[in-house]
Amino acid sequence: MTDPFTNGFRRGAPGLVPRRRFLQLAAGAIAAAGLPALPARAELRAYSLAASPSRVKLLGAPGSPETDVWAYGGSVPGPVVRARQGERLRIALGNGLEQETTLHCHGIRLPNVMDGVPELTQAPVAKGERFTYEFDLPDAGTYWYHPHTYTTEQVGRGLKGALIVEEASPPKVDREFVWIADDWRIGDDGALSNDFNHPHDISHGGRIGNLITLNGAEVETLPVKAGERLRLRLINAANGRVFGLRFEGVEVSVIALDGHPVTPHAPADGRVVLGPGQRADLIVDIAGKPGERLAVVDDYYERFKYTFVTFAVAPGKPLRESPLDSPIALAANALAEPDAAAAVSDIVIEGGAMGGLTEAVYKGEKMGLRKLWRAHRKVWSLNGVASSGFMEDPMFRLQRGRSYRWRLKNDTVWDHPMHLHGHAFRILARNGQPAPHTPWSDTVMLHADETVDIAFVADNPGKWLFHCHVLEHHLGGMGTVIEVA
Ligand SMILES: [Cu+2]
Repeated sequence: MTDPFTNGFRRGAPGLVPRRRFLQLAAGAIAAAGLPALPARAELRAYSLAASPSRVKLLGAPGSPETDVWAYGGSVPGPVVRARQGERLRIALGNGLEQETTLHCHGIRLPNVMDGVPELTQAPVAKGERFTYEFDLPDAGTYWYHPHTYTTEQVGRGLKGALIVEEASPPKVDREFVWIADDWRIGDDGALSNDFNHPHDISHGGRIGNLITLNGAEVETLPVKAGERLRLRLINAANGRVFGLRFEGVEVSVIALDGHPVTPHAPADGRVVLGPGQRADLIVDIAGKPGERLAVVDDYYERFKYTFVTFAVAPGKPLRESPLDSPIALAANALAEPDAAAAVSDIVIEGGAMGGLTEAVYKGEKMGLRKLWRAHRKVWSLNGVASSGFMEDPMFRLQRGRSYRWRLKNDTVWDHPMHLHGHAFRILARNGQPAPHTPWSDTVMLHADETVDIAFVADNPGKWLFHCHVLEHHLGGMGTVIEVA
């Protein structure tokens, strides 16, 4: 093969080739109406991401074996893709896997053909092939990328990375960290468990791993200085695990959720809860004294409380005696405000283990749960329909430019982070009460028996997925398509 890309990654070239140049946008090139128009000249950021098998060190103990993973650019997580708000991003994806893949840039409001959903928005990228994604970045914030083909296995084996869109004027901090929280089902020999799509994971809480990593490694401590101000960009990139992080002995303010600015506030009940797919931007002021150790504890699953990471405050002179008092609030992204009084549509989530689902429609045929499960491995439904993949009859056909209000009802005993592609929505209410801070989101968590109202302006044309981001739940039927036209 003479394809320079293929040659490149056969030699093990890194998958990250950032470069900057100016692009003269042709008239009509930014026809993604509904999204804010950019100036005629937008700066282009170009990256290459090669998905291929790799070997990395996930297990932290000295002398422990390496692990065979699938990775972008050879690393887990993949390289951080960074650009500025208003720029244009190009990502050339190369497929060095033995199966089809795509790239989905989670949370970015982009044109439908760039969304990376196989069959629905593009033909999957075959083994050895490449596909170039290119789109404008209307919103600043913390996003991430991952495949949308065979997601349970491809994401579960390590294909994921952060996508950061910087604000024009970010808040002043001493240091910024991207934290990708993840888990793995792994043996002492370093091998990932091959039991992807296990029936138990599909019908219960998804694939939950036995090894927690921070940016692809077992990290025990992070050295900090007393008085230091950090910005943390948290991303939950796990298949099924929910993280609930308590920061001991530091001052924490949530400044953005799912990329979008929110009125700075302390985490509810002192804990930052992130379901798969969700992100949070935090400002952390290290209030501890020199030499102190400040634990970040994950106690989401009460019986499995553990220390996620520990801030080790350097001995000696503090960086500053009292926290910075410079502002931390972020400027809002330009999102169309939905009409909260729009008519309400219900979306009822049913199924799973210990659920009440008795029957559902699958590929147009109504069938009992027994057949649904035994013949098709489906066990979840949205409004009585179990999804068969990505090519569904749209559950809703939405008029472009109109506001919609959805009432999501979780009639199951499991957590479901529900993700809408192509749009951001406002979370208006939870269990009938106004939602604190009414944040913009692309992935909203519904705990067991919860009801959540969301609203958005359907301003991005195309067929878009709406699905649970517990990847095994989506596989098991919890997804649908909406069409905006
Ligand atoms: Cu789910």
